Amino acid sequence: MTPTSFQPGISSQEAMQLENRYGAHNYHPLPVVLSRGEGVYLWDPEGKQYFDFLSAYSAVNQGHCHPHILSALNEQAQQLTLTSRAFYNDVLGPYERYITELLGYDKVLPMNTGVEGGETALKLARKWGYSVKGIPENQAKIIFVKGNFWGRTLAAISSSTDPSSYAGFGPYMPGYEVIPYNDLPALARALADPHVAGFMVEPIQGEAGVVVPDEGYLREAYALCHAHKVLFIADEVQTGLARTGRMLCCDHEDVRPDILILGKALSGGVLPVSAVLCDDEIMLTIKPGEHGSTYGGNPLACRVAMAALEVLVDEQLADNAARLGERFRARMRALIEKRPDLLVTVRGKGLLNAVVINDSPESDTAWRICLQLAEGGLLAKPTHGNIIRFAPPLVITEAQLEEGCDIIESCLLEFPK
Ligand code: IF1
Repeated sequence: MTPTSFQPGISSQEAMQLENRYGAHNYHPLPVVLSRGEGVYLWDPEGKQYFDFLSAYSAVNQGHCHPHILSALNEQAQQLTLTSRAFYNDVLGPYERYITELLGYDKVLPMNTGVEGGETALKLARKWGYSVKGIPENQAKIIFVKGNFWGRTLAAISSSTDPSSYAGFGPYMPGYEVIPYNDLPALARALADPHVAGFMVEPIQGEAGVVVPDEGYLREAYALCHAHKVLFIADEVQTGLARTGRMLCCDHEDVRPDILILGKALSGGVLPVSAVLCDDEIMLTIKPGEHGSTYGGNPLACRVAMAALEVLVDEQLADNAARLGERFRARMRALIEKRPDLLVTVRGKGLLNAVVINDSPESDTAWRICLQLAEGGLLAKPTHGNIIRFAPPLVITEAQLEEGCDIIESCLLEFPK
């Protein structure tokens, strides 16, 4: 059969029909179709404008279609896009030097998606466990925390405590132990096992609902890991790259992860780029031919990633996130006081925030609020039935943030309980 070629300019209705008819039903999107993005704004095919307060789950920290990133993409795309790692290329080395100097590590292992970054980090931790720590072969353990989310592969869902992530996909990866988040005595107990190679944790839990641990948790957890010769692995795929008001969320507590995982905004939402950074003692435990990926470290991704990182630094997006995040939470706290029947609290750091709705996680209240917000011209998505994440691109101006808060305020003030 001759496939129907792409026709630009289809309507929202047609776009939704095509996705439902021909696409897997592995998502339940809000009934909003997007066809253009610029900065903090998105437009649907009919021209309705929205504030983007999701940022593709923090992949678009630099704003949609950032010109500096696109020009790097367009320039490299005319030159060379993929060589595979069977050969060297003239972009990967400069990128590796740039990102390791910027973030202060000996080396980087380039991958594509965030979950590949997580998988790579766990392979490094296990390899280090066997070849440096001396854990008996195939006995290495990794500690995770309840509420973790690091992707959708079988290894990733094996550590999940959310049935919607793991149910029906067993059997699961062995060598895992899951302890409560933000619980140092539980971590100390788990670390007593000499077979533990690593502790993998999000500095703030994104999917769990922007769960911020107690001040000092990361610092103490890091100290406990080092007291037990266990690698502290920070999953900064969502919290990293200026989102929480510092270049890395671990920077808030001066913690330097032994293994750092980045993704999402590493490409500014242009194409999948992830990276694992660590020092030689860990990184060089993986020998040539023991790990890789077809697209990992491709020249196009490297150019895009360098440009995406340059935007974060040159436009001081971490400072902007810190300053405007304070303003956002102040606006939400004032709103909560007016609607304590509907709203419970606001929490987060920088421009990674969430508002907790006064209803059960099984309710659809957060969903209905997000539908109302979309009507009002602001896009956000619930994470769990009673939590709405608000995470605009970090390029947002004060005026745009106030306008976005006005939309949230008018929606929530009149929302029927
Ligand atoms: C979906 C969630 C967010 C992540 C952290 C690794 C990854 C993610 C902390 C894997 C990915 C994405 C996945 C996407 C929606 C989104 C998400 F709701 F699923 F959980 F952000 F909270 N570490 N998160 O948040 O990165 O392989 O996707 O590039 O699966 O629906 P990835």
